[in-house]
Amino acid sequence: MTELKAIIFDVDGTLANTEEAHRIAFNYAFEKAGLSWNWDVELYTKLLKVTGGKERIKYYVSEFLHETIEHDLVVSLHEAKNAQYQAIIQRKELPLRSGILPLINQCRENNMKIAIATTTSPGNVRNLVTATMGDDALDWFEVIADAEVAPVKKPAPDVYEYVLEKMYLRADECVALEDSYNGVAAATSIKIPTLITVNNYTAHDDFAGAMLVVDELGDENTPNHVLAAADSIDKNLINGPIDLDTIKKLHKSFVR
Ligand code: XBP
Ligand code: MG
Repeated sequence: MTELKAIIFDVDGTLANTEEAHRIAFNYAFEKAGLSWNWDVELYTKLLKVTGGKERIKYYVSEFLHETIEHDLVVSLHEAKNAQYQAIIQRKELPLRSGILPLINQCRENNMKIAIATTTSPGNVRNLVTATMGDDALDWFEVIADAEVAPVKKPAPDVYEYVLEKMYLRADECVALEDSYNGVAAATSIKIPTLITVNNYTAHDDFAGAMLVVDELGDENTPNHVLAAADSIDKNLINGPIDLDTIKKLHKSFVR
């Protein structure tokens, strides 16, 4: 039997609903640079098809404006966006999603390894983790893999490959927690069992291959609902918040 040894967390949309803060920060950077671009929620949902802020700006300019953009302008817009995004995060107004902190605490209490696999910039993930979990929290994670260590972004599996290599673990010894098509594609392409918590930006994504799709992990104030499950998963396993014990049971049914 393969034992579960680690949970690997995505960041944007999974730890917290951060994409709205990214969107507002992008628009701030555009305005500051004298550009008339404005990304509304509908457009940003389409732009999230492309991971990475710099890649997203280039995709917008080529696919929606049918123009080209100088690399230096992309870099300066992205820097201004990230500075603004981190200022928003540092206000500590953005909460973690339901069940995230209880799950992380249970992992720490039960010697379950935890890691991060994200396509976002190093400063963004570090600010989010310390603002939502406290100054020591960066040390809780065995590996924090971000856009700097894995520049080829999701849906490519590179960031997950990096995490597995650093932890000396096999894919089937882990569970990935993700929120999007790009995330599930990255993790499942190297056969990491993947649990999805959808959000407003990803609710209509294709989650084929996921172990389980829910709306929330849930907690005492937030109910959760199963949206889809792999054939081997007994949906009755979910009768309350998804905690470490539930994830161990899901993993056992999925990888056996
Ligand atoms: C989600 C993303 C990120 C952020 C922006 O990443 O696509 O690109 O929207 O980040 P994940 P940067 O869910 O894998 O964490 O602007 O720093 O690239
Ligand atoms: Mg995500």
